Amino acid sequence: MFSSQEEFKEAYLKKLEMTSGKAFPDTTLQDRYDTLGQLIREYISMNWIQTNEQYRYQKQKQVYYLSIEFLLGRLLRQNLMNLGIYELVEEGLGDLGIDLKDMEDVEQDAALGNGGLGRLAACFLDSMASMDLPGHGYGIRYKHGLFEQKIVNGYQMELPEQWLRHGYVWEVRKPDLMMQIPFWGRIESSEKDGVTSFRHVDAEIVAAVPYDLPVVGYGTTTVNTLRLWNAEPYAYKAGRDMMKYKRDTEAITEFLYPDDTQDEGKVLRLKQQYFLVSASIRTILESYLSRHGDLTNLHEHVAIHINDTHPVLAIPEMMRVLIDEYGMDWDSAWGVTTKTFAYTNHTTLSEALERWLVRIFQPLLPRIYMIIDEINERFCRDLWDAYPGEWGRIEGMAIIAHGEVKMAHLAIAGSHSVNGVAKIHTNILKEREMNLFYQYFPGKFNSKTNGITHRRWLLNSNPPLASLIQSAIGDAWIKDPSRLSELESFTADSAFLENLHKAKQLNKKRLADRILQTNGIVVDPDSIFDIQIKRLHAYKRQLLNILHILHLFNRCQENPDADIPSRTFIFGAKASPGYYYAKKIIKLIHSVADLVNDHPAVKGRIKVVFLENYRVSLAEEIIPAADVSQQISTASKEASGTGNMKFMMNGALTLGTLDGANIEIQEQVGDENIFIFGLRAEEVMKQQQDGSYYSMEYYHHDERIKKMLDQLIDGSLPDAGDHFETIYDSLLAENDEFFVLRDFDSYAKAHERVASAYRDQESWLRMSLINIARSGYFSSDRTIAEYAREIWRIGGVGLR
Ligand code: 26W
Repeated sequence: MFSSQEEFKEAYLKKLEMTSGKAFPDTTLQDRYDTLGQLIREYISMNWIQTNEQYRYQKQKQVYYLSIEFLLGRLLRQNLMNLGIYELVEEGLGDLGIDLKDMEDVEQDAALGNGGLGRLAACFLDSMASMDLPGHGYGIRYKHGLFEQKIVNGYQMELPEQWLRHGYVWEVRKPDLMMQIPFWGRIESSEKDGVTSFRHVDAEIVAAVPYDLPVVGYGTTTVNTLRLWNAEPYAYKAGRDMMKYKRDTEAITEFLYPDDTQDEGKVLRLKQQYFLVSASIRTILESYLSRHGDLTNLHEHVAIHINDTHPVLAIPEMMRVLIDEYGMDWDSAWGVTTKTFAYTNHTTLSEALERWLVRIFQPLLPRIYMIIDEINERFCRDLWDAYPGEWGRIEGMAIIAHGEVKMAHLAIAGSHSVNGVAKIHTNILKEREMNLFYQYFPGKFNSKTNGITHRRWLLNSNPPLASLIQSAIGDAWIKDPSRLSELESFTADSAFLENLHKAKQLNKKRLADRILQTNGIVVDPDSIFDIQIKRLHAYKRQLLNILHILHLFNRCQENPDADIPSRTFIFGAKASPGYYYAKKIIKLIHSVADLVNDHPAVKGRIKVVFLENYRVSLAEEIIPAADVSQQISTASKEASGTGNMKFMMNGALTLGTLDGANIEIQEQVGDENIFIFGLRAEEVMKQQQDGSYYSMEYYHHDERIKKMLDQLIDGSLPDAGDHFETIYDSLLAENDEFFVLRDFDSYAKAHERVASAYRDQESWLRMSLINIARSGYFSSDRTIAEYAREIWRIGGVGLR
């Protein structure tokens, strides 16, 4: 391979000309990127093979993270940084007249996820590898990731995403490890010496072909694996419509379902879920048996984690394989299964909880349905013994009821651990959403506050700040993020604070250039960069943000000399294609932007920018430039949030409600270093319960609110037509489900506090530094250390 710049250049040039068949000057950016990627992927192979050898021979307990989403983003910079060869490659390419940054921009985001859940899975992979933990991911190789968002006249349009258009340098196809996945068909049972065995006949077989991606740890030789399954035709049956079979088969991994809170209940989604878990479980068991003989203590050597309910069919699939293929009896199989599986819940929104209609489920997965039915029978019998006569309770906990299979109930019954993703979220699960289960299985419930990999979200995406930190406290924080706390000793160091300001200005300038280039809007890098980037959803209240901006505009009109500090409001958000209300909000943001951006009364003090096609690589550009991080969900609705942690780590101050992990950010930084507003979770839940909230009151009693809402429908807004009537009605006629009007006054006051705090730059920078210094807790290394110690029960270097 190469260990010096010279060797790198030589290896690179040779490979470029060999693979492209072109003389260097004729090679395209894509040629140059493909070659670099392949070269690095080969460079990784040695450690990759060695890591797997080590796991095989040392028989270490393995963790498998099953997720229907992995929102990876780009991998080139992460791999070069984690291999410690970023500078070497950057300078080597520089000598050849190639800018590594241009290479990085060629790479497509691997957008195999919707939002928080998918990105968390990606951060977890980076932490497990960097902590030398034997943790692997299993997912789906969607041909098209999350749709590409195009904004046309303020409207979201969706285009198919094409990440595989030029191939994908990081993956290795392994057809020899293909798995056959049966769908439809029927189950034949036969009795022999008292043992009933089951055969799945007339099934439609789909081939699951694995593509492996290396997961390179930082500053170590550990390289774990992310296995992504691809659906391909297995065998053409005589008399079978071959084209339909081919289409039906490939459709399984064609698209990522673009919903992140709405369970559509489509049979193709169910096929995706079983496809993922069946291929994964059988692979895990085969590799286990290649290292260990006896399946009865599988749980001592294997931990399987299901990321929300989407992969929960792994539990009945494990039962099927242990009983039907390895002849284990039910009770031993159930014992092993429940000790092997752990489940994380990521949302309490009722519409997001998966429940499959039996009439869809049973025909597609006949054997799995039989097993779930048996699990449910035995579970309800146990409940009856524990709660004799309490039909209501048992009905509320049953896995199959009213013609539906309740996936969360199956996950809880079939796992030894059930965790929420932030303290408040776990408490809400215990006290409300899953209270009956908490009463019955108290020992299973635990909380694991989310985290983010500081290597991608600080070290890699914010070089100005990372090098300032390294110049002050060295680089121990990269391996041990809690060491960021050493920065606290610089809060009184005005020279350091000045450099902190310079780093932020550099990032703001860079983002301002991008905004001019992509949106043609001039923004002032000295204005407050106030940012809300996340999926568009009513509970995340982008509506509250844009209504407040409309209010600021009204203030400018009423009093053009009002002392309003100039602010740049930046939005980035995709709405699920079928979520029309969310799409209206996107249109409203554009309409308000058109109204205020060059309005004479505003005098440039307010700029509204909607950045199109929000994704991981764009977030890496936006977050380092942030002054204010908007985390304004209706309290009790956002399970945790992870964007909030990324902004904190990059020195932005949080403007938020006491919801999700915002509460734990406040605990870390103290009231004086965060801007909190709004109803608390218990107040929201109480008012939702007792129906004591009447939004109309706020319309009638708050002039500001009346004015804004009237502007939604009185033609004040450009190109409004009747578009915003649904929004107007949702706030009044439908009584404002997410308390937007109720929290408006408190929100506006919090913005005032932000504005006045920003005027005192020295103290603002001190607050910013405190947030960075106290952000180590929110590294996914801390989160993974807790999962490893308390759920998966594995040790590792990183856990010392
Ligand atoms: C069935 C459709 C569907 C798809 C995805 C329902 C629900 C989901 C995800 C669970 C939604 C999600 O991404 N939840 C987010 O998970 C993050 C990681 O834990 C949390 O930080 C966010 O608060 C939570 O909204």
